[in-house]
Order: sequence, then C-alpha cells, then structure tokens
Amino acid sequence: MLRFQTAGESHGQGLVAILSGLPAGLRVDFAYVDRELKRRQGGYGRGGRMKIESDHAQFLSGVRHGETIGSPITILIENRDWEKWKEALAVEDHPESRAKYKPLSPPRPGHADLAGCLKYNFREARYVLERASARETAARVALGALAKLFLKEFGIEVASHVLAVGGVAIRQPTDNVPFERIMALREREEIILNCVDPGVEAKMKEEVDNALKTKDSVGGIFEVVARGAPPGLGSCAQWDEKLDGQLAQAVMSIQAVKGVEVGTGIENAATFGSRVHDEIGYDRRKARFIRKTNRAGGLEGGITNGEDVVVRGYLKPISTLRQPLESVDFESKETVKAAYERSDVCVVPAAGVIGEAMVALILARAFLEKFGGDSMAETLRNYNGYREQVRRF
Ligand code: EPS
Repeated sequence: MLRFQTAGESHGQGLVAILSGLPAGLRVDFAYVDRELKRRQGGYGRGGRMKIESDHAQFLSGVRHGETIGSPITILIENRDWEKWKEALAVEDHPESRAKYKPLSPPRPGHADLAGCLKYNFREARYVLERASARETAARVALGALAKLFLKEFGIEVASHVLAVGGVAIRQPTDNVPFERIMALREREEIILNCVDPGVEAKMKEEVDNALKTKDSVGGIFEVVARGAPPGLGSCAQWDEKLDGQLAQAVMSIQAVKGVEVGTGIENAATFGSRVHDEIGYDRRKARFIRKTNRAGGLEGGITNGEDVVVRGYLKPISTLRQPLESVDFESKETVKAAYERSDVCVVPAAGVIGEAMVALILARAFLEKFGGDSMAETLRNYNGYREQVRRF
C-alpha cells in the first residue's frame, strides 16, 4: 500500500517526507524532482520567502544507485531561512531563544491561527502557523514527483494549469484545453500565472497587481489533468474506495483550497442530464470505448473510465493581509487588527503544482492497489495482463 506523511515547520530546520509502498526498481530522476520543487516555488505574486529558498530534495533512504529498493523513501528539504530562526525556534529551551521568540497574535481571520490556539491551548499562534503554513507542501511535491515518475512508466502523465485568478478566467471554465497545451506550460522559462492563454494571463497579472496595490490577496481556480489512466482504478463498492472521493479529499487538504470539482461537476448541477452525461462510443481501430465530451472528469461511480481525470481546486485568497481585518486580542478580548507576517499575495499556479502532486499520489496508490507488485517488473506484468483483458473485452 502506498502511504506517505510529511513533517517539519515552516521556519524549522527542514521538511521531511516519507513514502512507503513504491515498488523496487523505479529509476529516480533526481533533477526532475528538483524541477518540480522549483515549479512550486514559482508564479507571479509569491512572497519574499521564495527568494530565500531554493528547494532541493535530499534522499536519505529507499533509493540506492538511482533506483528504488522497496524500502520506505525518506526525503529531506532543508529550510535556508532556518539560519535566521535558529534561536527564535530553538528545539531546546534556553533563555536566549525565549528572548528571540516571535509570537504571532492577534489571530488572522481565515488562517488556522485561532482554531489552532484553542485546540492546542497556545496563547498566540506561532507554533500553529509554523505547521499550518503552505511551506509543508514542498514535501508533498517531492513525493508527488516520485508518484509521477512511477505513473510515467505506465504511460500516465499529470499536468496542471490555471483557469482563474480572482475575477479573471479563461473564457468558460468548461473549455476543454488540449492536454498538449497544458503540458507545454512546463517548458516556459517563467511561470507567471500558468495560464494557457497569454492574453488572459496578462489580465490575471493585472488582477494580482491590483491586490498588491490595495494590500489585499487574491485566490483562483487551478485544474489538474491526468492522461493515460486505465479504466478501472478506484471502486464503486465502498464509500471510502471511491476514487473521486479520495481525489477530492487529497486536493481539499491543500492549504487555502476551499472547494474541489471533478470534471465540470459544479455547473452540471445547474442543467439537465441530457446536457451533462458523456455519450459512449467505440473506436474499433484502437479497440477502446470513447467519449466525445468529458464532463464527468474521467470518473463514473468512483471508478476511472479511461478518459482524462480532471480535478479542479478552488482557492480562497491567502489569509494574511497587509491591511488586516478585525480580530480579537486574547487577553483583553477587545477588537483589534489581525497580525501581519510576510506572506504571498497569489499562489494559484503553485497550488496547481501541489494539486498535481496530490492527484499523482492518489492515482499511484489506486494503481498499485489494482496492479501492485513488489517490483516494477511484477507491476508491469500485472498491468499488461489487465490491459489485454480490456482490449479483448
Ligand atoms: C511558503 C512559505 C511561507 C509562506 C507561505 C508558503 O514562508 P514565510 O512564512 O517564511 O513567508 O510564504 O505560507 C503561507 C502562505 C502561509 O499562509 O503560511 C512556501 O514555501 O510555499
């Protein structure tokens, strides 16, 4: 079973990620993993921290001579900013570190600050934000890169693009953007807002500039598309085995995501069945069932149907505002302005990269559940047997 966890605080020594259940014999492209980390750091509207960090995945276990060996994989991503926080967030208790500690209060509306303080019984939010911060997602992206390398061996590719930033969206979010155009975004020198339409992207940039000017923040919508997944991943048998449910949970867990959509699920609710469901056809030459449309986002009944898997994440605007909203002082209970701390203004493209990682990890888990062997060779044999079964159906 593919399982993963992450650890680490935003300004601690580093982030650690553990992935177990990947078969032995997968070649690891280390440069690819670091490129994925770089993609997560990019985009117009990121804060000052991204100028400090240059994320690099150090493999501590599970990979030898460039290949997975079936044992748990541990990755360490060091925080360069730790140099400045060594005292303020020291692991051991001593008076100098206490003096340099940087409390964070009053709590910021929209952040984990208040709920976390009440939960852990902290009088200010420093420790809460340290873990709630989206810095954690660097660890997820490193693991997601491994999941992508695994999926690629079976012809499955995962990519993302940005559909909307604030009020600026590509024509209709229902537009089917060709997968090749989404993949091509990876080749761009600069990410900007990771939108396939340069004209719309320029307007998105203006939207971010407006937020910058008015000391505000802005959210948006990203779309993750996975091409090449075979029909039959996931299950309709139990609620927690449904792949759409698992993907929704995984994407919803990304910091600042407040809504997840599979295919065009949200607008489908406002129209009739005859305009929603993707009619079934058969391509004799390729010996496969096909659809002219993919409003279901490649998932029916919690099972992949062989079309592109399409998952969208809706991001709220980042909750740290340079012109803070009202909050409450913990001691006096008086109304005060919320705290400000260095932050990003727009993170939609980065969230898309994180969305890719989460989708890749969930797809890899479902793939291994169906075809998993302890080695890549065994997994490939299992997969090829199933492919033949589907081809001869
Ligand atoms: C982030 C690192 C953080 C934030 C951001 C994401 O760095 P710092 O707090 O030092 O500026 O920029 O985290 C948040 C948006 C948040 O709400 O905490 C990163 O590496 O992605």
